Amino acid sequence: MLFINLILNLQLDAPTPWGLYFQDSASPQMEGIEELHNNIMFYLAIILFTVSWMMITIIRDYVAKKSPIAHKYMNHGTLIELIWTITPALILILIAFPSFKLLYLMDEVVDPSLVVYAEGHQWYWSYQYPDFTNADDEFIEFDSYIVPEEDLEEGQFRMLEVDNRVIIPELTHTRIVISSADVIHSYACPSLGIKADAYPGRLNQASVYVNRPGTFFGQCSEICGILHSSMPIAIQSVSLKDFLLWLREQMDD
Ligand SMILES: [Cu+2]
Repeated sequence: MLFINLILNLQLDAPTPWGLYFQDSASPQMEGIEELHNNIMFYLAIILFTVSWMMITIIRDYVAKKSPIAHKYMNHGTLIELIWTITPALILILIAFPSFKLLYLMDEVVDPSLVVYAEGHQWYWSYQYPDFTNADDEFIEFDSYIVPEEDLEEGQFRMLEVDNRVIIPELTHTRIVISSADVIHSYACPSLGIKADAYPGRLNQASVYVNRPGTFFGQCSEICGILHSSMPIAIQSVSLKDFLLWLREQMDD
């Protein structure tokens, strides 16, 4: 278990103490989000340094002592005004295009092979696999509760581990349908790049394509009551063969 914990920490599929950057991505969506973030940070760094350099040189060179009447009659400059209006507009367009592209790509659900229904409750998640039924013609469904701190085993994550993880096959287009039984919750998993509000009486959907095996942790992301922090999400991706074995187990229950 300790070894598994080490692997998980190496791959950053869960929050770490003082973790300031993203958890490692495990889906094309999250890769897109990281790329967009890095692009925007690039522009941000350039703008920060340019503006700082301008401010510092102005303060340094144009203090009252050095140039008491510097440019007293200069109250406009058409060229510089054009430059400082059009340049930011171009930068905003440069950010807007990849941003909208990603937004609509993430909304796209590509002909999913599997549907998982996740329902928020105060305060746990329940899951249903509507594609599969057991011998009694009932859907495969289970509740997923947090593992309380006193029951944690070595290597398990505090406030993140659940009793029943969601198992999905890797490299498979999966649709997660999200709703709620009571108040508004939010179904989120950073490594997979998904976050969708769970509204009572409404179905939201997220498209997931996990590109490697692993266990990915998330938390309810909409304040939903006193135990809001105690309804974590644990999604485990396994090979298709292991997924089928797991399904068989669930069908026998
Ligand atoms: Cu909640």
